[in-house]
Amino acid sequence: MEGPKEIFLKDYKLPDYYFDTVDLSFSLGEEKTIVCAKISVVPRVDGIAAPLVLDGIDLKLISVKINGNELKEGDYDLDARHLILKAPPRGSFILETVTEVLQKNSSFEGLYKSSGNFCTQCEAEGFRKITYFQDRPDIMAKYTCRIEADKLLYPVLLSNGKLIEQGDLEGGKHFAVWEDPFKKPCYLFALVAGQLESRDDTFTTCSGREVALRIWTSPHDLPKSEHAMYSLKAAMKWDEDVFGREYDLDLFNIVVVPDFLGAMENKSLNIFNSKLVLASPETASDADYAAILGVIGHEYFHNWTGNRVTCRDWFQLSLKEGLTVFRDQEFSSDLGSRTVKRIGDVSKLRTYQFSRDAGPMAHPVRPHSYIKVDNFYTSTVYEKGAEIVRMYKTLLGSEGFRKGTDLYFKRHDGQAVTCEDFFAAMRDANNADFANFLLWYSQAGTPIVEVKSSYNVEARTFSLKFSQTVPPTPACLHYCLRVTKGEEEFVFHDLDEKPIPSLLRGYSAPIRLHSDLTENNLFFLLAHDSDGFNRWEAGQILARKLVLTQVVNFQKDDKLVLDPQFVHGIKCILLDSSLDKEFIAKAITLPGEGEIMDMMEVADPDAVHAVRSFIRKQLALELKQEFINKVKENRSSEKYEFDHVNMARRALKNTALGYLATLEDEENSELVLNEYKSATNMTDQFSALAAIAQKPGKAREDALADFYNKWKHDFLVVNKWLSLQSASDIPGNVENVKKLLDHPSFDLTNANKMFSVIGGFRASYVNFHAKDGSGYKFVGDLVLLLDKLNPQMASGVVSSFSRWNRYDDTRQNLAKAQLEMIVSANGVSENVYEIALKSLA
Ligand code: 0A1
Ligand code: ZN
Repeated sequence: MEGPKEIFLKDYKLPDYYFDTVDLSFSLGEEKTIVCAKISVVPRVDGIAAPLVLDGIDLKLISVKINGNELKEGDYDLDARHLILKAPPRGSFILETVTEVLQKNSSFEGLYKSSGNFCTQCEAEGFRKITYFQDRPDIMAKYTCRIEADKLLYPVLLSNGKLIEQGDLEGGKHFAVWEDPFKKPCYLFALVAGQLESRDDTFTTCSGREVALRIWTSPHDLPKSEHAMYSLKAAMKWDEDVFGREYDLDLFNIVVVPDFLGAMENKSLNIFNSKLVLASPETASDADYAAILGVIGHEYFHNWTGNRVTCRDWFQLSLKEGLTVFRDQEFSSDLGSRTVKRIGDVSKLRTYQFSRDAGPMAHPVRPHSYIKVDNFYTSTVYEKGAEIVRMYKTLLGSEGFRKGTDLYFKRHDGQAVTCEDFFAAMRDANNADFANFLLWYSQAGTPIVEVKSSYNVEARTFSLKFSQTVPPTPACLHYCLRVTKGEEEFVFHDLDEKPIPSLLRGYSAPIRLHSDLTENNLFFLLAHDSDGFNRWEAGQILARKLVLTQVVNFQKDDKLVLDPQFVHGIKCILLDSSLDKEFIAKAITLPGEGEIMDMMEVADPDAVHAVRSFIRKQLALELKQEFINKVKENRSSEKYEFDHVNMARRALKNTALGYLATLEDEENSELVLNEYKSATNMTDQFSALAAIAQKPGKAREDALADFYNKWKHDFLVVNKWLSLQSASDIPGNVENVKKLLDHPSFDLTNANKMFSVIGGFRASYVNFHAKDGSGYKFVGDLVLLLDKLNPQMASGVVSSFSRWNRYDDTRQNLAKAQLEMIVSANGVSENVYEIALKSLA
């Protein structure tokens, strides 16, 4: 293998040639697929004398022509990754290539077969597996795409834009021609051919244009696309109302395929993994419904943030992803509960992004370099990127922020731009002073902000003194205090008594805040803060302190105790009928084990797990009757409704049930089992199953077997069943997970199944980090197996090891041994190599 090559942001150069139009023609066959590409090439500077370097991987070149004349071998160089035209004409010209595409492709990149259908994935660098091209996002062109295929096998032929021609051909074949009137980078190109049926609907845009909406699935899944269609229409309306963005074509297609990583925003032809589209009350939980709403929104919103205005290069990935995540978060907030959505998003940020940002895999929102850009689709680019966008809004207010986005679209429609361009639009539209703000893009790590308060009785002043250890970052309070220096003090006058500050309301900057609030202050905020997020936050800080204190007791073999004031605080929240039920469910949930370990000098998964389980059980014992009442009061009605009130009832009932299931008594075991048996929707059924599955034993085995028998025909539900078992904290679970890999429902080549099992397993800290190294070995072996099939998936799994140096010596040595084994393995992919090597650094 040619040694992995690092690419640097500072080396960006404008291309020597642009492409104006691209006419593609696909002849799809079972044995081979032929792609003809006709590209009009325009030099950036007239008369330039430079070679034209085209990317191409796993392609067989059949012919190259320039202005109709076939090139001879000496006119070009061809290697495993490039086709280089040594001396193209000086001036515009037409380039025509004919290539054969590698048909066997399990990488989910380029053109591949998914359950018998053809489909493509071009982001980030998959287009080079389809044809020779300048595969970089600053090459924006207008495309047409002609597809020819067998009519019986592939009755549906789709690509971007408008269908302008179709018809039958000899030999049982047919064809379709699509034309996309908007310029786009090649990563947004898509093609689908197969046996699909559509759910059809329409949306009338704010200017009165009717848009045809189609969701394509295999025929038997069609009934499960109703919620996705609802979500799409809601997203289209929301983008008009909130961002003034109207849809720009007369057709919007979504295609559902079972083998796909996530979802993709190809122009007017979004492609989705089934899990992110298909839902019915019987088979999908509230969390699935909410995820579908968010992801359908996310991909749709990319039409403006990503497609109409795209990225100059892949270092700018957060320009489209951070902004689009922010947009989908706001969309979900507006359609549900803002506070609850914020709590969920912040928990996710702190669990995944903060932990990444504190280890060897930390990188800035705009990385300085990469080997494989695929490895940078991270929580930093996505979620921390969204926090940066949120800060613009906090600083400018809703109106100022909207002025900024309006200017951004006006200036850059049809262009490939950078994070500075977004920044400049925000600044210029508001005449704002954003001192140091760009540091948020270039600096890795989570800033730590220390706050000290003091009250002066005589002067009746209250002062807040902030200091931060990662250079200037803005933070914000109700008064919108912008902390832009290393140290800054704010003094409040004319106060009769010492106030309790509610800091960083709504979590206005992605930082770690260390304040001098006392426990009493926190209990006060937990009871009274008018900012819902900070009310929850106060409870979480108290809970984290509580767990950490008990962890010390556990490590010293001392008795574990639960502070009665904490029990009282939880009880008050539980019984406060003025509160939103979904908020209560969040507020009575203890912080996750990962979050707690993040705060320890040396992470101790066994101690944290034991203490957290102890507290849960103790709360269940002391508040048993209250929890039972919550279960009884919030049972679902027969008909499933995906609305906030009903989701909130289910969330509270199932959280209470989870607590009750920690108890040993007969009465509660019966109650949990009955909830499982009488459930009328997947949310309730699965929550009850998860509650039962917490404890090893016959009840667990029976319930898991019963659930599988009920649902073995539905692979999305079976995936839930797989991940529930692999994520289990029951002792020695690695052996059960190994057995799951041999289960008839498992298939290593299917991304969803793979992630269900591996994603599940690494979520169990006690089992993945088992002191005998069994968890590490299991995952290490799997990485090598998977790397042969799909390097992108495999590198995702390697990142499980990246925080190895947070643990004790024994665990460190065991995890390191796996990383060393991976780095030195023969034929390991660039994707896996980059992550494993960086993790060892
Ligand atoms: N742009 C997509 C993310 C995505 C990237 C690569 C993929 O295939 C390898 C798939 C999806 C998004 O943010 O939704
Ligand atoms: Zn995206």
